[in-house]
Amino acid sequence: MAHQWRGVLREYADRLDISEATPIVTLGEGGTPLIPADALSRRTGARVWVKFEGMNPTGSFKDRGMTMAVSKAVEHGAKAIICASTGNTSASAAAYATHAGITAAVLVPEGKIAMGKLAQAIAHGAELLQVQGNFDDCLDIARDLAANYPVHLVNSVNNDRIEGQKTAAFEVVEVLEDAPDFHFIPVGNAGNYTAYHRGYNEELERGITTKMPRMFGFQAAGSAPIVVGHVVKDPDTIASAIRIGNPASWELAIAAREHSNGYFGAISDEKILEAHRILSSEVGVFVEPASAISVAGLLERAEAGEIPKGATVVLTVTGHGLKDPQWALRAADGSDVKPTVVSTDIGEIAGVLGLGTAVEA
Ligand code: AN7
Repeated sequence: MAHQWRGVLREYADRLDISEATPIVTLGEGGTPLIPADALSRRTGARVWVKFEGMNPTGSFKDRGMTMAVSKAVEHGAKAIICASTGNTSASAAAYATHAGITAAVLVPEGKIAMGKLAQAIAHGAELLQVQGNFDDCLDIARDLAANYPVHLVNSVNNDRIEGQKTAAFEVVEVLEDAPDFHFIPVGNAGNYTAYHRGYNEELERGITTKMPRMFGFQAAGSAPIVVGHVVKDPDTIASAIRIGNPASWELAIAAREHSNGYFGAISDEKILEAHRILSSEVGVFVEPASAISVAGLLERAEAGEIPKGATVVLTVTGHGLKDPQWALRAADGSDVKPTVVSTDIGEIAGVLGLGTAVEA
């Protein structure tokens, strides 16, 4: 019989704080592919792999943390969960809450989240409120509501989220049979950066791996509080998922960087979009702009001579390209891509495709 992946709580039950009493709320998250990226290996001289988290049930890594957070919320009797979100957390919270038969309330910055994510939250029946403020305002409000009303907070300030998300590091180690030398990852609230560090650290402590990967995190240049060292009041980037000016896991992330001899860098929107095109057109992996920052970060660090030849490098790409597909339809020069229109004439189509003349059957 075919083996079906059972979701991260069941697959890693011995590594998470769950028990017989925990009702497992799962949509089959995790078990995502680790894809060798030959085009990126050729460009950098490293051995590059892409952890494609867009393959999760709602199309982002958030599902790993949400299965844990919602399962624990239900275990503790919660009837409603709440989160602030730049989009993906709201899509995931909405899906897992409805699967569990509870209510999800989601607060998103008005007009600032990708259409696909908005559609997901609405399709799954969330109470979605567009707040006239940015993500950081939404998170402040969600925290206040959870502190004062009977509603359970599922942002990554909830440790259950980080716990679920650490399982991605376990999967990487299983495939590579050791930790990589470097791990590149997008940073918004820095929850996922913290989660991978924790997962790798646990593997090291168990004696499964021989090293701690250097954790390299990247923020968009207009939204890079950890890089500049202070809260960014009006964060701005086309990578809407990581338009965050006051990261929730800031201190944990600094500690993880120090422990792993890691790095935080900032990348321009232009370089994010260039990396987005390289990943989709040369590797065959379609991601949303925030995810492409891992690729942009690698190219930048390799260019700077910071990545030794032959080093093993894993890039987490966090969300699926179909959530925010408009960027694929923009050419490198910023103009709109206009697909060629043809008649139904075979000869004309063969000509346009440059197939030459028909061969005799
Ligand atoms: C695709 O959905 O914060 O550094 O509210 O959607 O753990 O915050 C999303 C974050 C990277 C950053 N890539 O992860 C939200 C939200 C994608 C994301 C991040 C997010 P963290």
